[in-house]
Amino acid sequence: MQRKSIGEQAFMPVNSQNEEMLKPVPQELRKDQRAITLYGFNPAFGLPSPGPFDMKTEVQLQMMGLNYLKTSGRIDGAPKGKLPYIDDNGTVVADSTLIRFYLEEKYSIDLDHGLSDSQRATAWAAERLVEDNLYWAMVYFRWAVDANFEKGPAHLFDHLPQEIRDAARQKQRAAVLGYLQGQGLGRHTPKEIASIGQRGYWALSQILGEKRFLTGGRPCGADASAFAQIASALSVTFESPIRDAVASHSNLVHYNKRMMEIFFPDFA
Ligand SMILES: N[C@@H](CCC(=O)N[C@@H](CS)C(=O)NCC(=O)O)C(=O)O
Repeated sequence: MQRKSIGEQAFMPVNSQNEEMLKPVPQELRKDQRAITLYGFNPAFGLPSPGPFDMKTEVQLQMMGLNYLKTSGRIDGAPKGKLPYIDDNGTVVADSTLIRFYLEEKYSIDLDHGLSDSQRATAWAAERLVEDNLYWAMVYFRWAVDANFEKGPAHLFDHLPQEIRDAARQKQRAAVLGYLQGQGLGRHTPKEIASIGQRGYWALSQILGEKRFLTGGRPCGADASAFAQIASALSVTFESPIRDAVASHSNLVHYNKRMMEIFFPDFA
């Protein structure tokens, strides 16, 4: 089956001078497509979601021009114990990367259409950097630093009945600190984690350079991922060296604004 580009499918013709031209538009082809349900988190911390991975998937659904409905999911009901997952009319897929693979295959879309192998590889490496390394640095400063935990993650449990609320908070905090130990970053000092985060965001800033998006004038798959992690790191709710690291690169700050205006204008 012919794979279709997002340039042809989900965006109006690209004009790098005009951001309006990059807005996703509904596709004729997709009018009959029944909405996909995306299970993620409700907006929090000044962001469309406190979880960068469901933000990523939501951006990719928009890039693909697919109809979707976002609803709040529960991690204890999620197929892999994490959000996001989707239900595409009975087909349930968990994990943002596997969701992308599934959607690209099922709807014959290539989010990296038009890129050379070298650009695809750079995009993939950037995605792994932000998801498998910088994400954890962000998580550390949100969950391990008491003041940030109280301002942020603690509130994710506010809706629970009072008698179980605090126990649920502490249980999830202990779980996340355990993940950080397992992943390894949580074994370092805050200063060491900050130095790793600074190097990573420096690298991402170099990859972006003067371009509007990671690989050029229009977003590719990894832009959804990089944007979601950058936006999460920049959340005004938290003070952290990771936020400072991102904020020190003006191209990343402008990129965040550009992506937010296109995909989540209510949060721009
Ligand atoms: N590799 C997964 C990561 C998803 C993930 O880490 N989700 C977090 C929220 S950002 C989660 O659900 N954490 C709950 C937990 O692990 O207990 C993906 O790409 O979807």
